[in-house]
Amino acid sequence: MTLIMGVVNVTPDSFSDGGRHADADTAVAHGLALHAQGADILDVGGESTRPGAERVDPRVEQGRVLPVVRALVDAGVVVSIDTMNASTALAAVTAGARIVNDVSGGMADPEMLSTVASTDADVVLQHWRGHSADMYARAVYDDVVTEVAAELRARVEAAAAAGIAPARVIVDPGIGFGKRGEQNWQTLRGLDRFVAMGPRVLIGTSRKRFLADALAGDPADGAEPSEARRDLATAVTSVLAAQAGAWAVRVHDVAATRDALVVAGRWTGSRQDDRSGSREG
Ligand code: PMM
Repeated sequence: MTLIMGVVNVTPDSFSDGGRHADADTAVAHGLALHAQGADILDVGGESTRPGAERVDPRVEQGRVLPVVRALVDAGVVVSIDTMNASTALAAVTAGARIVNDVSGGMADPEMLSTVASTDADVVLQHWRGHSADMYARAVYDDVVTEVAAELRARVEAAAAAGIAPARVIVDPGIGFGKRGEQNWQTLRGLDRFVAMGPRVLIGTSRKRFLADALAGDPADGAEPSEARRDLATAVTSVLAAQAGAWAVRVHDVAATRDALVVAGRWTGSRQDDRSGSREG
Protein backbone atom coordinates (compact mmCIF):
# COMPACT_ATOMS: atom_id res chain seq x y z
CA MET A 1 0.00 0.00 0.00
CA THR A 2 1.34 3.39 -0.95
CA LEU A 3 0.90 6.11 1.65
CA ILE A 4 -0.53 9.51 0.82
CA MET A 5 1.22 12.58 2.19
CA GLY A 6 -1.11 15.57 2.02
CA VAL A 7 0.40 19.04 1.53
CA VAL A 8 -0.41 21.73 4.09
CA ASN A 9 1.39 24.88 2.99
CA VAL A 10 1.31 27.71 5.53
CA THR A 11 2.86 30.31 3.26
CA PRO A 12 1.52 33.53 1.82
CA ASP A 13 3.12 32.83 -1.57
CA SER A 14 2.85 29.11 -2.37
CA PHE A 15 2.43 28.67 -6.12
CA SER A 16 0.13 25.74 -5.72
CA ASP A 17 -2.49 26.86 -3.23
CA GLY A 18 -2.13 30.60 -3.66
CA GLY A 19 -1.52 31.13 0.06
CA ARG A 20 -5.08 30.20 0.84
CA HIS A 21 -3.94 28.41 3.99
CA ALA A 22 -1.78 31.20 5.36
CA ASP A 23 -3.87 31.49 8.47
CA ALA A 24 -3.16 28.78 11.07
CA ASP A 25 -6.81 27.90 11.75
CA THR A 26 -7.51 27.60 8.04
CA ALA A 27 -4.41 25.44 7.59
CA VAL A 28 -5.43 23.14 10.44
CA ALA A 29 -8.95 22.80 9.04
CA HIS A 30 -7.50 22.07 5.61
CA GLY A 31 -5.15 19.46 7.08
CA LEU A 32 -7.97 17.73 8.95
CA ALA A 33 -10.03 17.69 5.76
CA LEU A 34 -7.12 16.07 3.88
CA HIS A 35 -6.77 13.53 6.68
CA ALA A 36 -10.48 12.71 6.43
CA GLN A 37 -10.05 12.24 2.67
CA GLY A 38 -7.34 9.63 3.24
CA ALA A 39 -4.02 11.38 3.87
CA ASP A 40 -1.82 9.13 6.02
CA ILE A 41 0.69 11.90 6.71
CA LEU A 42 0.33 15.70 6.60
CA ASP A 43 3.38 17.64 5.41
CA VAL A 44 3.37 21.10 6.99
CA GLY A 45 5.60 23.74 5.39
CA GLY A 46 6.12 27.45 6.03
CA GLU A 47 8.66 28.32 3.34
CA SER A 48 7.83 28.26 -0.35
CA THR A 49 10.25 26.40 -2.63
CA ARG A 50 8.60 27.90 -5.69
CA PRO A 51 11.16 28.77 -8.40
CA GLY A 52 12.61 32.18 -7.53
CA ALA A 53 11.12 32.21 -4.00
CA GLU A 54 12.87 34.27 -1.30
CA ARG A 55 14.22 32.54 1.81
CA VAL A 56 12.16 32.97 4.99
CA ASP A 57 13.67 33.72 8.40
CA PRO A 58 13.41 30.55 10.57
CA ARG A 59 11.56 32.51 13.28
CA VAL A 60 8.93 33.60 10.77
CA GLU A 61 8.75 30.02 9.46
CA GLN A 62 8.28 28.64 12.99
CA GLY A 63 5.59 31.22 13.75
CA ARG A 64 3.68 29.89 10.76
CA VAL A 65 4.13 26.15 11.17
CA LEU A 66 4.35 25.35 14.89
CA PRO A 67 0.71 26.14 15.81
CA VAL A 68 -0.40 24.03 12.85
CA VAL A 69 1.92 21.12 13.75
CA ARG A 70 0.71 21.18 17.37
CA ALA A 71 -2.97 21.20 16.43
CA LEU A 72 -2.62 18.38 13.89
CA VAL A 73 -0.53 16.26 16.28
CA ASP A 74 -3.15 16.86 19.00
CA ALA A 75 -5.77 15.59 16.55
CA GLY A 76 -3.81 12.34 16.23
CA VAL A 77 -2.41 12.89 12.73
CA VAL A 78 1.10 11.83 11.64
CA VAL A 79 2.83 15.10 10.77
CA SER A 80 5.96 15.75 8.75
CA ILE A 81 7.67 19.13 8.78
CA ASP A 82 8.80 20.47 5.42
CA THR A 83 11.83 22.62 6.29
CA MET A 84 15.45 23.24 5.39
CA ASN A 85 16.16 24.76 8.83
CA ALA A 86 17.47 22.60 11.68
CA SER A 87 15.93 24.88 14.32
CA THR A 88 12.49 24.56 12.73
CA ALA A 89 12.91 20.79 12.37
CA LEU A 90 13.81 20.45 16.05
CA ALA A 91 10.95 22.68 17.22
CA ALA A 92 8.45 20.78 15.07
CA VAL A 93 9.67 17.36 16.25
CA THR A 94 9.49 18.62 19.84
CA ALA A 95 5.88 19.61 19.04
CA GLY A 96 5.20 16.04 17.87
CA ALA A 97 6.14 15.89 14.17
CA ARG A 98 7.40 12.40 13.29
CA ILE A 99 9.16 13.11 9.98
CA VAL A 100 11.54 15.88 8.91
CA ASN A 101 11.13 16.54 5.19
CA ASP A 102 14.19 18.48 4.02
CA VAL A 103 14.04 19.28 0.30
CA SER A 104 17.78 20.04 0.44
CA GLY A 105 18.64 16.59 1.79
CA GLY A 106 20.47 18.17 4.71
CA MET A 107 22.58 20.42 2.50
CA ALA A 108 21.04 23.83 3.17
CA ASP A 109 21.66 23.84 6.93
CA PRO A 110 24.89 22.20 8.18
CA GLU A 111 23.17 21.46 11.51
CA MET A 112 20.27 19.55 9.99
CA LEU A 113 21.56 15.97 9.98
CA SER A 114 23.06 16.10 13.48
CA THR A 115 19.85 17.72 14.73
CA VAL A 116 17.70 14.98 13.21
CA ALA A 117 20.10 12.38 14.63
CA SER A 118 19.46 13.78 18.12
CA THR A 119 15.72 13.00 17.74
CA ASP A 120 13.88 9.80 16.82
CA ALA A 121 12.18 11.32 13.78
CA ASP A 122 12.42 9.85 10.29
CA VAL A 123 13.96 12.07 7.63
CA VAL A 124 13.21 12.67 3.95
CA LEU A 125 16.40 13.40 2.02
CA GLN A 126 15.43 14.98 -1.26
CA HIS A 127 17.75 15.45 -4.23
CA TRP A 128 18.70 19.12 -4.42
CA ARG A 129 21.29 21.19 -6.25
CA GLY A 130 20.71 24.61 -4.74
CA HIS A 131 18.10 27.10 -3.63
CA SER A 132 15.09 28.01 -5.73
CA ALA A 133 16.60 31.28 -6.88
CA ASP A 134 19.13 29.51 -9.11
CA MET A 135 18.21 25.82 -9.16
CA TYR A 136 17.55 25.68 -12.88
CA ALA A 137 21.05 26.91 -13.69
CA ARG A 138 22.29 23.67 -12.11
CA ALA A 139 19.93 21.43 -14.06
CA VAL A 140 22.72 20.04 -16.23
CA TYR A 141 23.09 16.26 -16.45
CA ASP A 142 24.66 13.68 -18.74
CA ASP A 143 22.46 10.97 -17.25
CA VAL A 144 19.94 12.36 -14.82
CA VAL A 145 18.94 9.08 -13.12
CA THR A 146 22.53 7.93 -12.53
CA GLU A 147 23.61 11.35 -11.23
CA VAL A 148 20.58 11.91 -9.02
CA ALA A 149 20.96 8.39 -7.56
CA ALA A 150 24.67 8.96 -6.85
CA GLU A 151 23.99 12.34 -5.23
CA LEU A 152 21.18 10.85 -3.13
CA ARG A 153 23.43 7.97 -2.07
CA ALA A 154 25.96 10.53 -0.84
CA ARG A 155 23.24 12.19 1.25
CA VAL A 156 22.18 8.83 2.72
CA GLU A 157 25.83 8.22 3.64
CA ALA A 158 26.08 11.70 5.19
CA ALA A 159 22.98 10.94 7.25
CA ALA A 160 24.47 7.64 8.44
CA ALA A 161 27.74 9.41 9.32
CA ALA A 162 25.73 11.92 11.37
CA GLY A 163 24.19 9.03 13.32
CA ILE A 164 20.81 8.56 11.60
CA ALA A 165 19.98 4.85 11.34
CA PRO A 166 19.27 3.78 7.72
CA ALA A 167 15.78 2.59 8.66
CA ARG A 168 14.85 6.22 9.48
CA VAL A 169 15.75 7.50 6.02
CA ILE A 170 13.40 8.15 3.10
CA VAL A 171 14.79 9.34 -0.24
CA ASP A 172 13.10 11.55 -2.84
CA PRO A 173 14.55 12.26 -6.29
CA GLY A 174 13.09 15.79 -6.10
CA ILE A 175 10.81 16.20 -9.08
CA GLY A 176 11.05 19.82 -10.26
CA PHE A 177 14.07 20.56 -8.07
CA GLY A 178 17.09 21.33 -10.24
CA LYS A 179 15.44 19.50 -13.11
CA ARG A 180 13.87 20.88 -16.24
CA GLY A 181 10.85 19.47 -18.13
CA GLU A 182 12.06 16.26 -19.75
CA GLN A 183 14.58 15.58 -16.97
CA ASN A 184 11.61 15.09 -14.64
CA TRP A 185 10.11 12.43 -16.92
CA GLN A 186 13.49 10.70 -17.20
CA THR A 187 13.73 10.70 -13.39
CA LEU A 188 10.26 9.18 -13.05
CA ARG A 189 11.04 6.61 -15.73
CA GLY A 190 14.05 5.57 -13.61
CA LEU A 191 12.05 5.25 -10.40
CA ASP A 192 12.80 1.53 -10.05
CA ARG A 193 16.47 2.44 -9.68
CA PHE A 194 15.71 4.74 -6.76
CA VAL A 195 13.53 2.05 -5.19
CA ALA A 196 16.42 -0.44 -5.61
CA MET A 197 18.67 1.85 -3.53
CA GLY A 198 17.04 0.45 -0.39
CA PRO A 199 15.46 3.29 1.59
CA ARG A 200 11.76 4.10 1.25
CA VAL A 201 11.05 6.43 -1.70
CA LEU A 202 8.78 9.48 -1.65
CA ILE A 203 7.62 11.11 -4.90
CA GLY A 204 6.13 14.60 -5.26
CA THR A 205 4.73 15.50 -8.66
CA SER A 206 1.70 17.42 -7.44
CA ARG A 207 0.63 20.35 -9.63
CA LYS A 208 4.19 20.82 -10.87
CA ARG A 209 5.18 22.77 -13.94
CA PHE A 210 6.24 19.72 -15.96
CA LEU A 211 2.71 18.30 -15.66
CA ALA A 212 1.17 21.59 -16.76
CA ASP A 213 3.61 21.63 -19.67
CA ALA A 214 2.56 18.10 -20.68
CA LEU A 215 -1.07 19.25 -20.84
CA ALA A 216 -0.46 22.69 -22.33
CA GLY A 217 -1.37 23.17 -25.92
CA ASP A 218 -4.76 21.55 -25.41
CA PRO A 219 -7.34 24.11 -26.56
CA ALA A 220 -9.68 23.08 -23.71
CA ASP A 221 -7.97 25.40 -21.24
CA GLY A 222 -5.97 27.91 -23.18
CA ALA A 223 -2.35 28.41 -22.17
CA GLU A 224 -2.52 27.31 -18.54
CA PRO A 225 -4.13 23.97 -17.63
CA SER A 226 -6.63 24.29 -14.78
CA GLU A 227 -5.90 23.06 -11.26
CA ALA A 228 -8.39 20.22 -11.82
CA ARG A 229 -6.45 19.01 -14.83
CA ARG A 230 -3.13 19.23 -12.98
CA ASP A 231 -4.68 17.26 -10.10
CA LEU A 232 -5.84 14.56 -12.51
CA ALA A 233 -2.33 14.43 -13.99
CA THR A 234 -0.97 14.20 -10.44
CA ALA A 235 -3.26 11.27 -9.65
CA VAL A 236 -2.00 9.44 -12.76
CA THR A 237 1.67 10.00 -11.92
CA SER A 238 0.99 8.99 -8.31
CA VAL A 239 -0.50 5.67 -9.45
CA LEU A 240 2.48 5.03 -11.70
CA ALA A 241 4.85 5.93 -8.85
CA ALA A 242 2.98 3.50 -6.57
CA GLN A 243 3.29 0.76 -9.18
CA ALA A 244 7.03 1.43 -9.46
CA GLY A 245 7.37 0.85 -5.71
CA ALA A 246 7.13 4.32 -4.14
CA TRP A 247 6.49 4.21 -0.39
CA ALA A 248 4.47 7.44 -0.47
CA VAL A 249 3.27 10.20 -2.78
CA ARG A 250 3.09 13.85 -1.74
CA VAL A 251 -0.04 15.54 -3.13
CA HIS A 252 -2.32 18.55 -2.72
CA ASP A 253 -5.55 16.87 -3.91
CA VAL A 254 -5.70 13.87 -1.59
CA ALA A 255 -9.20 12.75 -2.63
CA ALA A 256 -8.31 12.40 -6.33
CA THR A 257 -5.08 10.55 -5.65
CA ARG A 258 -6.73 8.28 -3.10
CA ASP A 259 -9.46 7.34 -5.59
CA ALA A 260 -6.87 6.68 -8.27
CA LEU A 261 -4.76 4.52 -5.93
CA VAL A 262 -7.81 2.57 -4.72
CA VAL A 263 -8.92 1.77 -8.28
CA ALA A 264 -5.40 0.87 -9.40
CA GLY A 265 -5.02 -1.30 -6.30
CA ARG A 266 -8.12 -3.27 -7.27
CA TRP A 267 -6.54 -3.95 -10.65
CA THR A 268 -3.23 -5.12 -9.20
CA GLY A 269 -4.77 -6.81 -6.16
CA SER A 270 -2.74 -4.68 -3.75
CA ARG A 271 -5.85 -3.25 -2.04
CA GLN A 272 -4.93 0.40 -1.48
CA ASP A 273 -8.14 0.74 0.54
CA ASP A 274 -7.19 -1.90 3.14
CA ARG A 275 -6.91 0.85 5.74
CA SER A 276 -10.70 1.23 5.69
CA GLY A 277 -11.14 -2.38 6.75
CA SER A 278 -13.85 -2.80 4.10
CA ARG A 279 -14.39 -6.18 2.49
CA GLU A 280 -15.17 -7.02 -1.14
CA GLY A 281 -18.24 -5.23 -2.39
N1 PMM B 1 7.85 19.49 -3.48
C1 PMM B 1 7.54 20.69 -2.96
C2 PMM B 1 7.78 20.96 -1.60
N2 PMM B 1 8.29 20.01 -0.78
N3 PMM B 1 9.11 17.83 -0.48
C3 PMM B 1 9.44 16.62 -0.98
N4 PMM B 1 9.98 15.67 -0.19
N5 PMM B 1 9.23 16.32 -2.31
C4 PMM B 1 8.71 17.22 -3.18
O1 PMM B 1 8.57 16.89 -4.36
C5 PMM B 1 8.37 18.52 -2.68
C6 PMM B 1 8.59 18.78 -1.30
C7 PMM B 1 6.95 21.72 -3.88
O2 PMM B 1 6.24 22.72 -3.29
P1 PMM B 1 4.61 22.77 -3.02
O3 PMM B 1 4.38 22.15 -1.69
O4 PMM B 1 4.34 24.22 -2.98
O5 PMM B 1 3.94 22.06 -4.12
